[in-house]
Amino acid sequence: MVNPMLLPLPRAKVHCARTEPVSVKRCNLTSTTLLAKLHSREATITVVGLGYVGLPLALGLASKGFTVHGLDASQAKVGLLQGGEDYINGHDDVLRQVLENGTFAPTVDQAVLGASDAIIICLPTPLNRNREPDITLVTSVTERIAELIRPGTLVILESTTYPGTTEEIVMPALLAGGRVRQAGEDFFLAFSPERVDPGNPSFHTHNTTKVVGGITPACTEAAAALYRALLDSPDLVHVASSTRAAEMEKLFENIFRSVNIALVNEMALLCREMKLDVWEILELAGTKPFGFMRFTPGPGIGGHCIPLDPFYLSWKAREFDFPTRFIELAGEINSKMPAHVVDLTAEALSSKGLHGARVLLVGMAYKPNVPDHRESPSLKVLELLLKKGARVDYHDPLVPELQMEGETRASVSLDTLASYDAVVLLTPHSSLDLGRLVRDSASLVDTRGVTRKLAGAHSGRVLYLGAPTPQSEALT
Ligand code: SAJ
Repeated sequence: MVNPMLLPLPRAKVHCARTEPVSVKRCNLTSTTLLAKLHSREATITVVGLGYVGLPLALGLASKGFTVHGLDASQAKVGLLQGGEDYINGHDDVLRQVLENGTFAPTVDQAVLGASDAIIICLPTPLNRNREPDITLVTSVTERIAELIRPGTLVILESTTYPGTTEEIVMPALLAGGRVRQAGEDFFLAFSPERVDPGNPSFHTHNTTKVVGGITPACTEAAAALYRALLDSPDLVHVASSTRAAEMEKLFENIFRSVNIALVNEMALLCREMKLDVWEILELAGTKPFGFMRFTPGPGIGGHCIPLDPFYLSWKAREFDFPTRFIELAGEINSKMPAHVVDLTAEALSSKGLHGARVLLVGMAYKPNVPDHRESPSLKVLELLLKKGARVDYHDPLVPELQMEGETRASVSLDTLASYDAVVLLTPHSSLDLGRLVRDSASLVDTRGVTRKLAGAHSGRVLYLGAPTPQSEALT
């Protein structure tokens, strides 16, 4: 079977800019040259930002044969990569291979932006203190690209952002540099949302579907060609009608998760009041063979996306006087879960109370099997318990230490588990011995419902989020 990647691309139906093309020939030549380089993987690509999105993407492109510059502002990160250390996924073998065959070069030198056929921006887009979009990292690197860009270059934004960013912010900034004049003619510009699910054992860079949307059809075609050369099959690339559609669909993906997580969190709170067990309810609902997708309650939501991305849309929607009530309500419910966990911990301590109590938190990462604790609700639980006067330690094999209120805290071993007045299970990494937690904890708060099948005789000492406290009776 011939590798579809080697089949000749359908002759690029090169489209020029929407306005009357100044020179269709030149436009055709630029686009055709770029498409040929992408198809043959002879293109030089710069990936800007070597984090959880950019580094796997850069290594994926390099392992397919592209010449890839990994551009990051951190000399420390560049140094680790040059030393063969993949600090995101630990794929040191892949990294060393592409370093050895010269297809990947990590650097802090922005000059590479002027020597690229394609530039992919994978920089963080956080919220500022007023919970408004902060795209300053994207705008500043775009201004630098504008000063250096070579005509004929494809620029792709992957950072999650509000609809309109690529067209209203990135494109004018590129044109302002004076080195390019018309998207779709002497440069190409597209948006393609990242779809990275840290810790997912099934989906990775080469087998995850990818959406692309360009300023013009020629821009879309160029971006699609790049990702078709990256992915296991060209069918994994899905084309949007515009950059704004691609920007919007990404936000919808994450709002879908945020809202459904908030729904199960609200169900958990209500089930507890009604003396029902939300974990049983979810298990029963999960028997429905169609029209149901399981989400699980927990101590809140963390990570770089779900807590932040939805508010990019609610901010933009204000321009249209459109209240995004689902987004706001989901944020409100999810953000109150850490405080609820503190209330459960107080209940588990019964008469002792939180002040002076010794509490052990298990799992500070924002979700299982990832070493990342950014925006983790576990941090909020820690902060709230400290404020209530509890003496708190944590155990997380994937988070050796963390900073809290200017203090460095280190993960403690489970050897002294029985000495704590209460243990709170927040993030159940697969490596954790849950049976030991149940057996050896004086009292255990399980916020993920993962010990229900093994609590057995110890169930009287385990308090589950979303379920009645052990000694209370079911609703009569
Ligand atoms: N969470 C729950 N209950 C659930 C699912 C998640 O409480 O049923 C919590 C998790 O514990 C975590 C948070 O929500 O704290 C976010 O979990 P997540 O897996 O949805 O978030 P990310 O940011 O690691 O990954 C997501 C991707 N996840 C999936 O599609 C499964 C996807 O939405 C994006 O590709 C990615 O964010 C991104 O970069 O936007």
